[in-house]
Amino acid sequence: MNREEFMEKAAQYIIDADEEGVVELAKKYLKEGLNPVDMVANGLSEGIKKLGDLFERGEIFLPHLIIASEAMTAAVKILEQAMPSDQVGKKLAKVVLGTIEGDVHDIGKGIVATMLRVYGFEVFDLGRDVPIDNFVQKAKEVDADVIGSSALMTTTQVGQKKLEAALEEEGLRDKVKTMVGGAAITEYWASKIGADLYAESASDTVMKLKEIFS
Ligand code: B12
Repeated sequence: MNREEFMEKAAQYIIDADEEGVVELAKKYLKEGLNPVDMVANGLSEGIKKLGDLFERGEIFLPHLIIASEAMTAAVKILEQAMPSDQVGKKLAKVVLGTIEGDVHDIGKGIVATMLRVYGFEVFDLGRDVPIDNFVQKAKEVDADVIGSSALMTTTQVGQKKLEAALEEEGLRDKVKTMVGGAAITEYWASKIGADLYAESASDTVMKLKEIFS
């Protein structure tokens, strides 16, 4: 199987919500010595994006999406094991990361965390549905350089605005860079709420933070 065929198959297994199939495929892919980041970004992610469109059009329903998400998470786990381990020595920066309160979407945020670790950042992943105060407290505790928040829904993105206000209130706003992302987020939203950075993907996140911290 060549790279393109692997990518297509990976996307299709996600669309079919076939966990066993996609996990086997990921293992086979790694045996071929191919790039795990490529499969996450261009195979699995394409599949889940297509499912998002089908969900939006009412062609599939939530249970299908839940099972597909589990398949995606399982395959990402396999691929992550083959990603280069954290760079030893000094980390480029400390990043506190989480999905904003009220929002349980964490696949994309998880990929961002993995990619940042691979590229030498120290990541404190708070998980999903994270209360604003937890971001603030963790940033204080670890003396964070960056706080990244993910929001996938128009109903939860407002949490990122609250986070900006909370950091201001705690006198932390000038000490950290704030970074926002997730499917609901745009460059416009980032500048509207006063966030420092927006990134549309995990690789874009790495690129933008490397520009600042390398
Ligand atoms: C998978 C999925 C789910 C899964 C989530 C599983 C999980 N563990 O994450 C499940 C089935 C649980 C789910 C539930 C729901 N979902 Co849903 N879901 C999706 C779906 C199809 C894909 C999201 C995804 O994982 N994408 C793949 C990843 C790789 O992409 P990503 O998240 O965008 O992340 C990338 C970038 O955005 C960026 N990034 C992400 N985070 C961050 C953070 C930072 C700091 C930075 C810099 C960058 C960055 O990098 C990532 C990697 O490249 C989207 C559709 C879509 N178009 O996004 C709907 C979608 C987000 N869901 C939606 C809805 C409505 C729901 C539910 C309310 C459904 C319901 N009726 O109950 C619930 C929400 C429950 C809750 N309170 O959160 C809507 C939101 C609509 C809106 N505009 O508000 C969407 C858009 C679908 C739709 N079109 O209707 N969902």
